[in-house]
Amino acid sequence: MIQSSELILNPDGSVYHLNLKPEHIAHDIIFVGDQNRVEKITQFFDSIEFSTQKREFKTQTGIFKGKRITVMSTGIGPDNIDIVINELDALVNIDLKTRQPKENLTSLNIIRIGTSGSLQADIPVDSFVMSKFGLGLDNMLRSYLIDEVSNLEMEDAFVKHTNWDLRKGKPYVIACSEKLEKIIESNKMHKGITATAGGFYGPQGRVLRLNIQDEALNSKMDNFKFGDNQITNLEMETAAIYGLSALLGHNALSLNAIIANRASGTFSEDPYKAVDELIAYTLEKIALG
Ligand code: R1P
Repeated sequence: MIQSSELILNPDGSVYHLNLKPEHIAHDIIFVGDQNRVEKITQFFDSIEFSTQKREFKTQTGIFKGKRITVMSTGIGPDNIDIVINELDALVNIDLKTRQPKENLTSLNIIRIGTSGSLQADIPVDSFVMSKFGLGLDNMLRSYLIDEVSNLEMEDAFVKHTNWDLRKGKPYVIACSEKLEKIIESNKMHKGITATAGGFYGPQGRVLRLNIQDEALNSKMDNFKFGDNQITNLEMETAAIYGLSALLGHNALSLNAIIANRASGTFSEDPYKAVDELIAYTLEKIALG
């Protein structure tokens, strides 16, 4: 039995941070970072059956073209992803009454629709990136036993290429779900490795008033190659989503609208437009899939 200090439930039986009960979520789930992006998606739904919000975690479940979909905001960062995916998994794979893991496990389909900065000059603002791999620079996943799901070869190649200081923890690499990749597949998307940082400024190489440990890191990431893959973009959730999903048996895919180009120093003139286009495209694919 999982103790109540380890799996915390609210007085109404919902999971602690997400405020959700098992019946509130669909098997197809869209993650966004920004809570205001939830309704930008559900405005296209035929109906909404459930809404709730606690802190930055806003959830709505409804029907889009016959498909039941949950849209949820994760807030910013891999630490939030630890909360969101563990609590979602508990909703489907732990009996909340007996507090025992279920024998028959459920796999959720999780698709992130995010915003991100490109590291490559030829991946311009307002384009889309599908993450074949998540490269975690953040350490969150290292609290778990990850050898079965991580790509050790690519991790070691990255550490060597960037002369990574292991005092920052070892980067980890996790692949996307091939099943979801096939469903979402688009020629319009750039594909590659998405680096996930544990912060927005120093951890992504932004210098305001503090010196950073490796000023050359972004340019070293920019020219890292592993087989056909290069690092396309930098954000704050993808690798953590891929890692926890792979460990718990869920399918995950991350799509990002590029709103900044770190190589050219440019920012989209209309970032909402690219996000709206990515939302429309993804919803249609999920409905068909
Ligand atoms: C930083 O501004 C946030 O924006 C990006 C980053 O991953 C981070 O969460 O994604 P979202 O727009 O999905 O939140």
